[in-house]
Amino acid sequence: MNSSPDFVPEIAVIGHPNEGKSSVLSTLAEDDSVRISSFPGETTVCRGYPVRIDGREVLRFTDTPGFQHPSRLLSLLSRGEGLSEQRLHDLLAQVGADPELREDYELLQPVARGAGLIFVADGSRPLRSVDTMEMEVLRLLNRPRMAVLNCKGENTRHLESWRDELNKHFNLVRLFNAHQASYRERIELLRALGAIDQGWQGVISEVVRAFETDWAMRLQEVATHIIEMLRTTLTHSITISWKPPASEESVKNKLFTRFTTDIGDLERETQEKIRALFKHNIFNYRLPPHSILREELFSTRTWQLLGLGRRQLATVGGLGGAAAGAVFDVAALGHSLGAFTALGGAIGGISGWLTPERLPRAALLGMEISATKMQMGPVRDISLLFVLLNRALLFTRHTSNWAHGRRDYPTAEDASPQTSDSTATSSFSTSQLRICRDYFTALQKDDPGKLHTTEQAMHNLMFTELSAITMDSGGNNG
Ligand SMILES: Nc1nc2c(ncn2[C@@H]2O[C@H](COP(=O)(O)OP(=O)(O)OP(=O)(O)O)[C@@H](O)[C@H]2O)c(=O)[nH]1
Ligand SMILES: [Mg+2]
Repeated sequence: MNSSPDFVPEIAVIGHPNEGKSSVLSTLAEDDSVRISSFPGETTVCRGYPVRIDGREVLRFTDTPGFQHPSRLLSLLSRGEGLSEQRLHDLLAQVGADPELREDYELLQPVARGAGLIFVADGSRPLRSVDTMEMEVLRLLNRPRMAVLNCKGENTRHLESWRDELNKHFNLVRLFNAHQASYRERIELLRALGAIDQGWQGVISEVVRAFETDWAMRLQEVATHIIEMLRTTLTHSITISWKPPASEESVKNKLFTRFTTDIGDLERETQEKIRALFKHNIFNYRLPPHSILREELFSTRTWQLLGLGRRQLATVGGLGGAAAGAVFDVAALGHSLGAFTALGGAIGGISGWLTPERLPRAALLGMEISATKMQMGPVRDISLLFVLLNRALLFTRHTSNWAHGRRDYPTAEDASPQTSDSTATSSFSTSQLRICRDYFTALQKDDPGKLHTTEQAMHNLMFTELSAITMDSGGNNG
Protein backbone atom coordinates (compact mmCIF):
# COMPACT_ATOMS: atom_id res chain seq x y z
CA MET A 1 0.00 0.00 0.00
CA ASN A 2 1.18 3.48 -0.90
CA SER A 3 2.22 5.51 2.15
CA SER A 4 2.59 8.92 0.49
CA PRO A 5 0.62 11.71 2.21
CA ASP A 6 -1.26 12.40 -1.04
CA PHE A 7 -2.37 8.81 -1.36
CA VAL A 8 -6.12 8.47 -1.89
CA PRO A 9 -7.45 4.98 -1.12
CA GLU A 10 -9.59 3.47 -3.87
CA ILE A 11 -12.39 1.06 -3.09
CA ALA A 12 -14.09 -0.80 -5.91
CA VAL A 13 -17.56 -2.19 -5.45
CA ILE A 14 -17.74 -5.47 -7.26
CA GLY A 15 -20.07 -8.44 -7.71
CA HIS A 16 -22.77 -10.10 -9.74
CA PRO A 17 -25.06 -7.91 -11.94
CA ASN A 18 -28.06 -6.30 -10.30
CA GLU A 19 -27.12 -7.12 -6.69
CA GLY A 20 -27.09 -3.48 -5.63
CA LYS A 21 -23.42 -2.57 -6.19
CA SER A 22 -24.22 0.90 -7.50
CA SER A 23 -26.80 1.39 -4.74
CA VAL A 24 -24.28 0.49 -2.02
CA LEU A 25 -21.76 2.85 -3.58
CA SER A 26 -24.28 5.67 -3.87
CA THR A 27 -25.20 5.37 -0.19
CA LEU A 28 -21.61 5.04 1.00
CA ALA A 29 -20.37 7.96 -1.06
CA GLU A 30 -23.54 10.04 -0.47
CA ASP A 31 -23.75 10.56 -4.21
CA ASP A 32 -27.17 10.55 -5.82
CA SER A 33 -25.74 10.86 -9.33
CA VAL A 34 -24.81 7.15 -9.37
CA ARG A 35 -26.91 5.30 -11.96
CA ILE A 36 -29.15 2.62 -10.51
CA SER A 37 -31.66 0.46 -12.34
CA SER A 38 -33.83 -2.57 -11.76
CA PHE A 39 -32.47 -4.08 -15.00
CA PRO A 40 -29.22 -6.05 -14.77
CA GLY A 41 -26.34 -4.59 -16.77
CA GLU A 42 -26.94 -0.95 -15.94
CA THR A 43 -23.28 -0.34 -15.14
CA THR A 44 -21.09 -1.23 -18.10
CA VAL A 45 -17.93 0.77 -17.44
CA CYS A 46 -15.99 1.60 -14.30
CA ARG A 47 -16.59 5.02 -12.91
CA GLY A 48 -14.85 6.70 -9.99
CA TYR A 49 -16.73 8.68 -7.35
CA PRO A 50 -14.37 10.83 -5.32
CA VAL A 51 -15.38 11.66 -1.77
CA ARG A 52 -14.21 15.19 -0.99
CA ILE A 53 -14.07 16.86 2.36
CA ASP A 54 -13.20 20.55 2.37
CA GLY A 55 -12.34 20.25 -1.30
CA ARG A 56 -9.75 17.53 -0.63
CA GLU A 57 -10.30 14.07 -2.05
CA VAL A 58 -10.06 11.67 0.89
CA LEU A 59 -11.39 8.50 -0.68
CA ARG A 60 -12.47 7.23 -4.05
CA PHE A 61 -15.14 4.63 -4.70
CA THR A 62 -15.25 2.91 -8.06
CA ASP A 63 -18.40 1.42 -9.52
CA THR A 64 -17.88 -1.61 -11.74
CA PRO A 65 -19.98 -3.71 -14.13
CA GLY A 66 -21.14 -7.09 -12.83
CA PHE A 67 -19.23 -10.31 -13.54
CA GLN A 68 -20.31 -11.84 -16.87
CA HIS A 69 -18.07 -14.90 -17.18
CA PRO A 70 -16.71 -15.74 -13.74
CA SER A 71 -16.12 -19.39 -14.71
CA ARG A 72 -13.76 -18.35 -17.51
CA LEU A 73 -11.94 -15.92 -15.24
CA LEU A 74 -11.65 -18.65 -12.66
CA SER A 75 -10.17 -21.15 -15.07
CA LEU A 76 -7.62 -18.57 -16.27
CA LEU A 77 -6.71 -17.67 -12.69
CA SER A 78 -6.49 -21.26 -11.50
CA ARG A 79 -3.66 -22.07 -13.87
CA GLY A 80 -0.31 -21.92 -12.16
CA GLU A 81 0.69 -21.08 -8.65
CA GLY A 82 0.31 -17.71 -6.93
CA LEU A 83 -0.50 -14.42 -8.58
CA SER A 84 2.53 -12.26 -9.24
CA GLU A 85 2.04 -8.78 -10.71
CA GLN A 86 3.49 -10.14 -13.95
CA ARG A 87 0.93 -12.95 -14.05
CA LEU A 88 -1.89 -10.54 -13.31
CA HIS A 89 -0.63 -8.35 -16.13
CA ASP A 90 -0.56 -11.32 -18.54
CA LEU A 91 -3.96 -12.45 -17.41
CA LEU A 92 -5.43 -9.01 -18.03
CA ALA A 93 -3.90 -8.99 -21.49
CA GLN A 94 -5.58 -12.31 -22.21
CA VAL A 95 -8.95 -11.16 -20.89
CA GLY A 96 -8.66 -7.86 -22.76
CA ALA A 97 -8.03 -9.63 -26.04
CA ASP A 98 -11.35 -11.47 -25.87
CA PRO A 99 -14.33 -9.27 -26.87
CA GLU A 100 -16.69 -11.59 -25.00
CA LEU A 101 -14.93 -10.73 -21.78
CA ARG A 102 -15.21 -6.96 -22.26
CA GLU A 103 -17.08 -6.26 -19.01
CA ASP A 104 -15.01 -8.74 -17.02
CA TYR A 105 -11.91 -6.95 -18.30
CA GLU A 106 -13.44 -3.64 -17.29
CA LEU A 107 -14.21 -4.76 -13.73
CA LEU A 108 -10.65 -6.01 -13.30
CA GLN A 109 -9.15 -2.55 -13.93
CA PRO A 110 -9.43 -1.27 -10.34
CA VAL A 111 -8.14 -4.66 -9.16
CA ALA A 112 -5.07 -4.15 -11.32
CA ARG A 113 -4.61 -0.67 -9.79
CA GLY A 114 -4.53 -2.22 -6.30
CA ALA A 115 -7.95 -1.01 -5.15
CA GLY A 116 -9.56 -2.52 -2.07
CA LEU A 117 -12.68 -4.51 -2.92
CA ILE A 118 -16.19 -4.61 -1.54
CA PHE A 119 -18.01 -7.65 -2.86
CA VAL A 120 -21.77 -6.99 -2.83
CA ALA A 121 -24.30 -9.82 -2.75
CA ASP A 122 -28.04 -9.91 -2.24
CA GLY A 123 -28.45 -12.06 0.87
CA SER A 124 -32.21 -12.35 0.44
CA ARG A 125 -31.91 -14.81 -2.44
CA PRO A 126 -30.43 -18.30 -2.42
CA LEU A 127 -26.73 -18.78 -2.98
CA ARG A 128 -25.77 -20.26 -6.36
CA SER A 129 -22.63 -21.87 -7.73
CA VAL A 130 -21.86 -18.78 -9.82
CA ASP A 131 -21.64 -16.74 -6.60
CA THR A 132 -19.03 -19.10 -5.22
CA MET A 133 -17.06 -18.79 -8.45
CA GLU A 134 -17.05 -14.98 -8.17
CA MET A 135 -15.88 -15.21 -4.57
CA GLU A 136 -13.13 -17.59 -5.60
CA VAL A 137 -11.98 -15.23 -8.38
CA LEU A 138 -11.64 -12.46 -5.80
CA ARG A 139 -9.81 -14.70 -3.37
CA LEU A 140 -7.30 -15.67 -6.06
CA LEU A 141 -6.83 -12.03 -7.05
CA ASN A 142 -5.64 -11.58 -3.48
CA ARG A 143 -6.52 -7.90 -2.94
CA PRO A 144 -7.69 -6.39 0.37
CA ARG A 145 -11.37 -7.20 0.38
CA MET A 146 -14.56 -7.53 2.36
CA ALA A 147 -18.05 -8.79 1.58
CA VAL A 148 -21.26 -6.88 2.07
CA LEU A 149 -24.65 -8.55 2.24
CA ASN A 150 -27.13 -6.04 0.88
CA CYS A 151 -30.56 -7.64 1.30
CA LYS A 152 -32.88 -6.42 -1.42
CA GLY A 153 -35.78 -8.42 -0.06
CA GLU A 154 -37.13 -9.32 3.36
CA ASN A 155 -36.21 -13.00 3.19
CA THR A 156 -33.61 -13.89 5.84
CA ARG A 157 -33.66 -17.69 5.36
CA HIS A 158 -30.58 -17.71 3.12
CA LEU A 159 -28.42 -15.47 5.24
CA GLU A 160 -26.71 -18.27 7.10
CA SER A 161 -25.61 -20.13 3.98
CA TRP A 162 -24.39 -16.83 2.50
CA ARG A 163 -22.37 -16.08 5.62
CA ASP A 164 -20.84 -19.57 5.69
CA GLU A 165 -19.73 -19.32 2.08
CA LEU A 166 -18.53 -15.71 2.31
CA ASN A 167 -16.49 -16.51 5.40
CA LYS A 168 -14.48 -18.99 3.36
CA HIS A 169 -13.38 -16.28 0.93
CA PHE A 170 -13.37 -13.04 2.92
CA ASN A 171 -11.96 -12.10 6.30
CA LEU A 172 -14.73 -9.63 6.81
CA VAL A 173 -18.43 -9.99 6.12
CA ARG A 174 -20.92 -7.28 6.99
CA LEU A 175 -24.63 -6.61 6.57
CA PHE A 176 -25.27 -3.24 4.98
CA ASN A 177 -28.51 -2.12 3.46
CA ALA A 178 -28.15 0.33 0.60
CA HIS A 179 -31.71 1.58 1.10
CA GLN A 180 -31.71 2.01 4.84
CA ALA A 181 -28.17 2.58 6.03
CA SER A 182 -27.88 5.52 8.37
CA TYR A 183 -24.91 7.78 8.89
CA ARG A 184 -23.77 5.54 11.78
CA GLU A 185 -23.91 2.42 9.64
CA ARG A 186 -21.94 4.10 6.87
CA ILE A 187 -19.25 5.09 9.34
CA GLU A 188 -19.16 1.55 10.76
CA LEU A 189 -18.69 0.04 7.32
CA LEU A 190 -15.91 2.48 6.52
CA ARG A 191 -14.21 1.70 9.80
CA ALA A 192 -14.43 -2.01 8.99
CA LEU A 193 -12.67 -1.31 5.69
CA GLY A 194 -9.65 -0.26 7.71
CA ALA A 195 -9.30 -3.85 8.88
CA ILE A 196 -9.14 -5.43 5.43
CA ASP A 197 -5.46 -4.72 5.12
CA GLN A 198 -2.83 -3.79 7.68
CA GLY A 199 -1.64 -0.92 5.55
CA TRP A 200 -5.16 0.54 5.30
CA GLN A 201 -5.81 1.03 9.01
CA GLY A 202 -4.14 4.42 9.36
CA VAL A 203 -5.51 6.01 6.23
CA ILE A 204 -9.05 4.71 6.78
CA SER A 205 -9.03 5.96 10.40
CA GLU A 206 -8.16 9.37 9.05
CA VAL A 207 -10.98 9.18 6.53
CA VAL A 208 -13.42 8.15 9.28
CA ARG A 209 -12.28 11.08 11.43
CA ALA A 210 -12.74 13.44 8.48
CA PHE A 211 -16.26 12.03 7.94
CA GLU A 212 -17.14 12.54 11.59
CA THR A 213 -15.83 16.09 11.67
CA ASP A 214 -17.66 16.85 8.46
CA TRP A 215 -20.92 15.49 9.89
CA ALA A 216 -20.60 17.60 13.03
CA MET A 217 -19.92 20.68 10.90
CA ARG A 218 -23.02 19.95 8.85
CA LEU A 219 -25.12 19.78 12.00
CA GLN A 220 -23.66 23.09 13.14
CA GLU A 221 -24.65 24.59 9.80
CA VAL A 222 -28.14 23.13 10.01
CA ALA A 223 -28.49 24.65 13.50
CA THR A 224 -27.39 28.01 12.12
CA HIS A 225 -29.92 27.82 9.26
CA ILE A 226 -32.75 26.88 11.63
CA ILE A 227 -31.93 29.74 13.97
CA GLU A 228 -31.69 32.22 11.12
CA MET A 229 -35.13 31.11 10.01
CA LEU A 230 -36.52 31.48 13.54
CA ARG A 231 -34.98 34.91 14.01
CA THR A 232 -36.23 36.24 10.68
CA THR A 233 -39.69 34.74 11.07
CA LEU A 234 -40.29 35.77 14.65
CA THR A 235 -39.25 39.37 14.03
CA HIS A 236 -40.94 39.65 10.67
CA SER A 237 -43.59 42.30 10.22
CA ILE A 238 -45.37 43.84 7.29
CA THR A 239 -47.49 46.93 7.09
CA ILE A 240 -49.97 47.89 4.44
CA SER A 241 -51.82 51.12 4.17
CA TRP A 242 -55.51 50.96 4.25
CA LYS A 243 -58.13 53.40 3.28
CA PRO A 244 -61.72 53.11 2.27
CA PRO A 245 -63.33 51.92 0.10
CA ALA A 246 -61.17 48.80 0.71
CA SER A 247 -62.91 46.71 3.32
CA GLU A 248 -61.09 45.86 6.52
CA GLU A 249 -61.69 42.21 5.76
CA SER A 250 -60.03 42.29 2.33
CA VAL A 251 -56.98 44.16 3.64
CA LYS A 252 -56.64 41.67 6.49
CA ASN A 253 -56.76 38.82 4.03
CA LYS A 254 -54.09 40.43 1.87
CA LEU A 255 -51.91 41.07 4.87
CA PHE A 256 -52.29 37.57 6.19
CA THR A 257 -51.57 36.00 2.79
CA ARG A 258 -48.44 38.09 2.33
CA PHE A 259 -47.23 37.38 5.83
CA THR A 260 -47.74 33.63 5.67
CA THR A 261 -46.30 33.46 2.14
CA ASP A 262 -43.13 35.21 3.36
CA ILE A 263 -42.77 32.74 6.20
CA GLY A 264 -43.54 29.75 3.97
CA ASP A 265 -40.92 30.91 1.43
CA LEU A 266 -38.32 31.30 4.12
CA GLU A 267 -39.05 27.83 5.45
CA ARG A 268 -38.69 26.33 1.97
CA GLU A 269 -35.37 28.15 1.44
CA THR A 270 -34.14 26.77 4.76
CA GLN A 271 -35.20 23.25 3.78
CA GLU A 272 -33.30 23.57 0.48
CA LYS A 273 -30.16 24.57 2.34
CA ILE A 274 -30.53 21.57 4.65
CA ARG A 275 -31.12 19.23 1.70
CA ALA A 276 -27.96 20.50 0.01
CA LEU A 277 -25.92 19.99 3.20
CA PHE A 278 -26.90 16.32 3.14
CA LYS A 279 -25.94 16.15 -0.53
CA HIS A 280 -29.35 15.35 -1.91
CA ASN A 281 -28.80 17.25 -5.10
CA ILE A 282 -30.46 15.37 -7.90
CA PHE A 283 -32.95 12.87 -6.63
CA ASN A 284 -35.84 14.80 -5.17
CA TYR A 285 -37.66 12.24 -3.11
CA ARG A 286 -41.13 12.94 -1.90
CA LEU A 287 -41.97 12.95 1.74
CA PRO A 288 -43.95 9.92 2.96
CA PRO A 289 -47.71 10.27 2.46
CA HIS A 290 -48.40 10.44 6.18
CA SER A 291 -45.74 13.04 6.86
CA ILE A 292 -46.96 16.09 8.68
CA LEU A 293 -44.46 18.05 6.60
CA ARG A 294 -46.78 17.68 3.64
CA GLU A 295 -49.25 19.88 5.46
CA GLU A 296 -49.22 23.65 5.07
CA LEU A 297 -47.34 25.52 7.77
CA PHE A 298 -50.47 27.32 8.90
CA SER A 299 -52.89 24.44 8.91
CA THR A 300 -54.93 23.12 11.79
CA ARG A 301 -53.24 19.73 11.66
CA THR A 302 -49.76 21.22 11.68
CA TRP A 303 -50.50 23.33 14.71
CA GLN A 304 -52.25 20.54 16.53
CA LEU A 305 -49.42 18.09 16.00
CA LEU A 306 -46.39 20.33 16.06
CA GLY A 307 -47.31 23.13 18.42
CA LEU A 308 -46.81 22.81 22.12
CA GLY A 309 -49.03 20.33 23.92
CA ARG A 310 -51.29 21.60 26.67
CA ARG A 311 -48.99 20.43 29.43
CA GLN A 312 -45.90 22.05 27.92
CA LEU A 313 -47.85 25.19 27.20
CA ALA A 314 -48.63 25.39 30.88
CA THR A 315 -44.95 24.81 31.73
CA VAL A 316 -43.82 27.62 29.44
CA GLY A 317 -46.54 29.86 30.84
CA GLY A 318 -45.37 29.03 34.37
CA LEU A 319 -41.82 30.12 33.56
CA GLY A 320 -42.97 33.73 33.52
CA GLY A 321 -41.25 36.46 31.52
CA ALA A 322 -42.36 38.46 28.56
CA ALA A 323 -43.54 35.47 26.59
CA ALA A 324 -45.72 34.23 29.38
CA GLY A 325 -48.61 36.48 28.55
CA ALA A 326 -48.42 35.49 24.97
CA VAL A 327 -47.94 31.76 25.17
CA PHE A 328 -51.57 31.05 25.64
CA ASP A 329 -52.32 32.96 22.50
CA VAL A 330 -52.13 29.69 20.65
CA ALA A 331 -55.61 29.28 21.99
CA ALA A 332 -56.58 32.35 20.05
CA LEU A 333 -55.38 30.91 16.79
CA GLY A 334 -58.75 29.79 15.57
CA HIS A 335 -60.33 32.98 16.66
CA SER A 336 -57.83 35.50 15.41
CA LEU A 337 -57.13 33.75 12.15
CA GLY A 338 -60.66 32.63 11.72
CA ALA A 339 -61.36 36.21 10.77
CA PHE A 340 -59.44 35.58 7.58
CA THR A 341 -62.19 33.94 5.70
CA ALA A 342 -60.06 33.58 2.57
CA LEU A 343 -58.32 30.71 4.28
CA GLY A 344 -61.54 28.81 4.51
CA GLY A 345 -61.35 25.58 6.46
CA ALA A 346 -57.58 25.55 6.80
CA ILE A 347 -57.34 27.70 9.89
CA GLY A 348 -60.94 28.11 10.81
CA GLY A 349 -61.21 24.47 11.80
CA ILE A 350 -58.78 24.91 14.64
CA SER A 351 -61.39 26.52 16.83
CA GLY A 352 -62.94 23.07 17.08
CA TRP A 353 -60.35 21.92 19.59
CA LEU A 354 -60.31 25.11 21.58
CA THR A 355 -62.47 25.69 24.58
CA PRO A 356 -64.59 28.84 24.34
CA GLU A 357 -63.04 30.50 27.38
CA ARG A 358 -59.59 30.30 25.80
CA LEU A 359 -60.59 31.88 22.55
CA PRO A 360 -60.54 35.65 22.79
CA ARG A 361 -56.94 36.71 23.16
CA ALA A 362 -54.55 39.10 21.46
CA ALA A 363 -53.96 38.36 17.84
CA LEU A 364 -51.54 35.51 17.37
CA LEU A 365 -49.54 37.17 14.71
CA GLY A 366 -49.32 40.53 16.36
CA MET A 367 -52.02 42.35 14.44
CA GLU A 368 -52.19 46.15 14.75
CA ILE A 369 -54.91 48.14 13.08
CA SER A 370 -55.05 51.93 12.83
CA ALA A 371 -57.24 54.21 10.78
CA THR A 372 -54.83 54.14 7.86
CA LYS A 373 -52.55 51.18 8.36
CA MET A 374 -52.60 47.54 9.21
CA GLN A 375 -49.55 45.71 10.50
CA MET A 376 -48.96 42.05 10.98
CA GLY A 377 -46.04 40.80 13.06
CA PRO A 378 -43.83 40.51 14.92
CA VAL A 379 -45.37 37.28 16.10
CA ARG A 380 -46.53 37.35 19.70
CA ASP A 381 -47.11 33.69 20.24
CA ILE A 382 -44.25 31.36 21.09
CA SER A 383 -46.14 28.45 19.55
CA LEU A 384 -44.92 29.45 16.11
CA LEU A 385 -41.36 28.94 17.31
CA PHE A 386 -42.16 25.36 18.29
CA VAL A 387 -44.08 24.61 15.09
CA LEU A 388 -41.17 25.85 12.97
CA LEU A 389 -38.63 24.05 15.11
CA ASN A 390 -40.43 20.73 14.94
CA ARG A 391 -40.90 21.02 11.20
CA ALA A 392 -37.21 21.84 10.68
CA LEU A 393 -36.10 18.95 12.87
CA LEU A 394 -38.46 16.52 11.17
CA PHE A 395 -37.26 17.67 7.77
CA THR A 396 -33.64 17.17 8.84
CA ARG A 397 -34.46 13.68 10.09
CA HIS A 398 -36.04 12.72 6.77
CA THR A 399 -33.25 14.19 4.71
CA SER A 400 -30.29 12.98 6.72
CA ASN A 401 -31.66 9.45 7.01
CA TRP A 402 -32.60 9.11 3.37
CA ALA A 403 -29.98 6.77 1.88
CA HIS A 404 -28.62 8.14 -1.39
CA GLY A 405 -28.91 4.71 -3.01
CA ARG A 406 -32.64 4.59 -2.42
CA ARG A 407 -34.56 5.91 -5.39
CA ASP A 408 -38.09 4.67 -4.86
CA TYR A 409 -40.70 6.89 -3.34
CA PRO A 410 -42.35 6.03 -0.07
CA THR A 411 -45.78 4.58 -0.61
CA ALA A 412 -49.00 4.67 1.34
CA GLU A 413 -48.07 1.27 2.80
CA ASP A 414 -45.13 2.89 4.56
CA ALA A 415 -47.56 5.16 6.28
CA SER A 416 -48.00 5.11 9.99
CA PRO A 417 -50.05 7.66 11.82
CA GLN A 418 -48.08 10.65 12.95
CA THR A 419 -48.72 11.84 16.44
CA SER A 420 -47.39 14.73 18.42
CA ASP A 421 -45.40 12.18 20.45
CA SER A 422 -42.90 12.01 17.64
CA THR A 423 -42.11 15.71 17.66
CA ALA A 424 -38.72 16.68 18.98
CA THR A 425 -40.02 19.26 21.43
CA SER A 426 -42.58 16.96 23.07
CA SER A 427 -39.76 15.51 25.13
CA PHE A 428 -38.14 18.86 25.93
CA SER A 429 -37.32 19.31 29.59
CA THR A 430 -38.29 22.43 31.48
CA SER A 431 -34.77 23.81 31.07
CA GLN A 432 -34.92 23.20 27.30
CA LEU A 433 -38.31 24.92 27.15
CA ARG A 434 -36.77 27.79 29.12
CA ILE A 435 -34.02 28.19 26.49
CA CYS A 436 -36.71 28.56 23.83
CA ARG A 437 -38.72 30.94 25.98
CA ASP A 438 -35.66 33.11 26.72
CA TYR A 439 -34.78 33.29 23.05
CA PHE A 440 -38.31 34.22 22.11
CA THR A 441 -38.40 36.91 24.80
CA ALA A 442 -35.07 38.37 23.64
CA LEU A 443 -36.35 38.51 20.08
CA GLN A 444 -39.49 40.27 21.19
CA LYS A 445 -37.62 42.81 23.28
CA ASP A 446 -35.05 43.39 20.57
CA ASP A 447 -32.29 43.35 23.18
CA PRO A 448 -28.95 42.69 21.35
CA GLY A 449 -27.08 41.63 24.52
CA LYS A 450 -29.69 39.08 25.58
CA LEU A 451 -30.20 38.02 22.01
CA HIS A 452 -26.58 37.00 21.65
CA THR A 453 -26.50 34.77 24.74
CA THR A 454 -29.95 33.28 24.25
CA GLU A 455 -29.21 32.58 20.60
CA GLN A 456 -26.02 30.78 21.57
CA ALA A 457 -27.98 28.62 24.03
CA MET A 458 -30.56 27.95 21.34
CA HIS A 459 -27.82 26.97 18.90
CA ASN A 460 -26.38 24.48 21.39
CA LEU A 461 -29.84 23.04 22.00
CA MET A 462 -30.35 22.62 18.25
CA PHE A 463 -26.99 20.91 17.86
CA THR A 464 -27.81 18.42 20.62
CA GLU A 465 -31.20 17.67 19.10
CA LEU A 466 -29.77 17.32 15.60
CA SER A 467 -27.06 14.97 16.83
CA ALA A 468 -29.69 12.80 18.49
CA ILE A 469 -31.97 12.62 15.46
CA THR A 470 -29.29 12.04 12.86
CA MET A 471 -27.17 9.57 14.78
CA ASP A 472 -29.84 7.00 15.56
CA SER A 473 -29.71 3.75 13.63
CA GLY A 474 -31.75 4.85 10.66
CA GLY A 475 -35.38 4.71 9.66
CA ASN A 476 -36.75 6.70 6.78
CA ASN A 477 -40.35 6.91 7.65
CA GLY A 478 -40.31 9.84 10.07
N1 LIG B 1 -35.36 -3.11 -1.76
C1 LIG B 1 -34.07 -2.91 -2.06
N2 LIG B 1 -33.73 -2.81 -3.36
C2 LIG B 1 -32.43 -2.62 -3.64
C3 LIG B 1 -31.44 -2.53 -2.64
N3 LIG B 1 -30.25 -2.33 -3.24
C4 LIG B 1 -30.50 -2.29 -4.56
N4 LIG B 1 -31.80 -2.45 -4.81
C5 LIG B 1 -32.45 -2.46 -6.13
O1 LIG B 1 -31.84 -3.43 -6.95
C6 LIG B 1 -31.77 -3.00 -8.32
C7 LIG B 1 -30.33 -3.07 -8.80
O2 LIG B 1 -29.57 -2.10 -8.11
P1 LIG B 1 -28.20 -1.53 -8.68
O3 LIG B 1 -27.54 -0.80 -7.58
O4 LIG B 1 -28.38 -0.84 -9.96
O5 LIG B 1 -27.42 -2.91 -8.90
P2 LIG B 1 -26.01 -3.16 -9.59
O6 LIG B 1 -25.40 -4.32 -8.90
O7 LIG B 1 -25.22 -1.92 -9.64
O8 LIG B 1 -26.48 -3.59 -11.03
P3 LIG B 1 -25.64 -3.61 -12.41
O9 LIG B 1 -24.98 -2.30 -12.57
O10 LIG B 1 -26.68 -3.84 -13.43
O11 LIG B 1 -24.68 -4.74 -12.30
C8 LIG B 1 -32.34 -1.58 -8.31
O12 LIG B 1 -33.69 -1.64 -8.70
C9 LIG B 1 -32.21 -1.15 -6.86
O13 LIG B 1 -33.15 -0.15 -6.49
C10 LIG B 1 -31.86 -2.66 -1.27
O14 LIG B 1 -31.08 -2.59 -0.32
N5 LIG B 1 -33.19 -2.84 -1.05
MG1 LIG C 1 -24.49 -0.87 -11.23
